[in-house]
Amino acid sequence: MSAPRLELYRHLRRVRLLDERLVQLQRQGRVAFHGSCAGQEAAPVAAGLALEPSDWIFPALRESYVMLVRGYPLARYLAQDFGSSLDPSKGRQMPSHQSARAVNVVSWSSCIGTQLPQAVGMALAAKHQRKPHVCMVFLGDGATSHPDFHAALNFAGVFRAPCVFVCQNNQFAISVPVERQSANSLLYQKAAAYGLPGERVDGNDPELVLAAMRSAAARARAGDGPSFLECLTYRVGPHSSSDDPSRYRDETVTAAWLARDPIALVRRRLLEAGELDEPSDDALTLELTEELDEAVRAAEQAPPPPVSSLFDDVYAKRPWHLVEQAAELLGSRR
Ligand SMILES: Cc1ncc(C[n+]2csc(CCOP(=O)(O)OP(=O)(O)O)c2C)c(N)n1
Repeated sequence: MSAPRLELYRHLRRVRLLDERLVQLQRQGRVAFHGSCAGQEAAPVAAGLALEPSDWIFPALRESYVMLVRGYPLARYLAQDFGSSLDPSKGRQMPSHQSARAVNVVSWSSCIGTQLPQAVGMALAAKHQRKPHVCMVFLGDGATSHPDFHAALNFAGVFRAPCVFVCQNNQFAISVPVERQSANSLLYQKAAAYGLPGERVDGNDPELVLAAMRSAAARARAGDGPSFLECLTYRVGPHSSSDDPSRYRDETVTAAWLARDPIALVRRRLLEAGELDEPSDDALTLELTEELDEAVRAAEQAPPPPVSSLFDDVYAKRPWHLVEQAAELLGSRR
């Protein structure tokens, strides 16, 4: 167990350091927006370790860090937050909306829930084409109220799509607590209505999340259909960099969840098992911090995407009115 647990820990620490840095960068006005995943790192990291590289992942706001676990370069990842030219999406998405074809992670839309039917559609395509791909799609507790949630689960259940739904129940949809979101706040029970097995797992125990994801993915891959995993966790930070949670919730509850930190749990287990000691942990912090400093420098110093790129990727053949607009814009910039 020791090497996998250390690997898990390393990814968790890397994600946490990056997430904390992004909070700082946003506060410094260097990045426009950030949706933190503090305390919820287990799910994106476990997804990266549980799935095959050829499987497809549809993240929501807090899971795109899975790209890094899949080997996506850190500086390119950060370039999306800065909107600089290193970003393959050319600065067109809001920060915290990473995606990359290179690692089979699909672009997320801020419109809650839209990724759910998309993932089911891709899973059904894989099934029809007899490809072994599994699709894992993430959602928050709030997304269970969206019509797309019900359409996606119904289609997945009826057509037995090789799909794994992972609901990160962090107990808030911005200011709306889960008890006001749903008359049944045991969200995993919703799966039964669509003929899917549903399971709730402690979302703050990365090893339990990893095991549950592995068995759900194996089930989908074996042709046994979709499943629904609810990771019970807590959003210890604000909804996003534009939110102040102290205005709508009791922060003593937050303090109790902060004491159940998922990374501290894995660290404790490693220390107890003698698989980690303080000096090697300090060395890891230093190594990951240096890597992060360098990646921030590279991502931020890259120039912005060229203005001419605005007209790319819209049509296969550029229509006359865009030819005209491009000429006018580029002409006026000379
Ligand atoms: C269709 C839609 N409705 C409302 C919103 C506004 N909105 C943005 S984030 C959010 C809460 C999402 O909560 P949840 O699904 O629990 O995910 P979390 O952000 O907590 O991870 C809402 C309601 C939106 N973006 N899209």
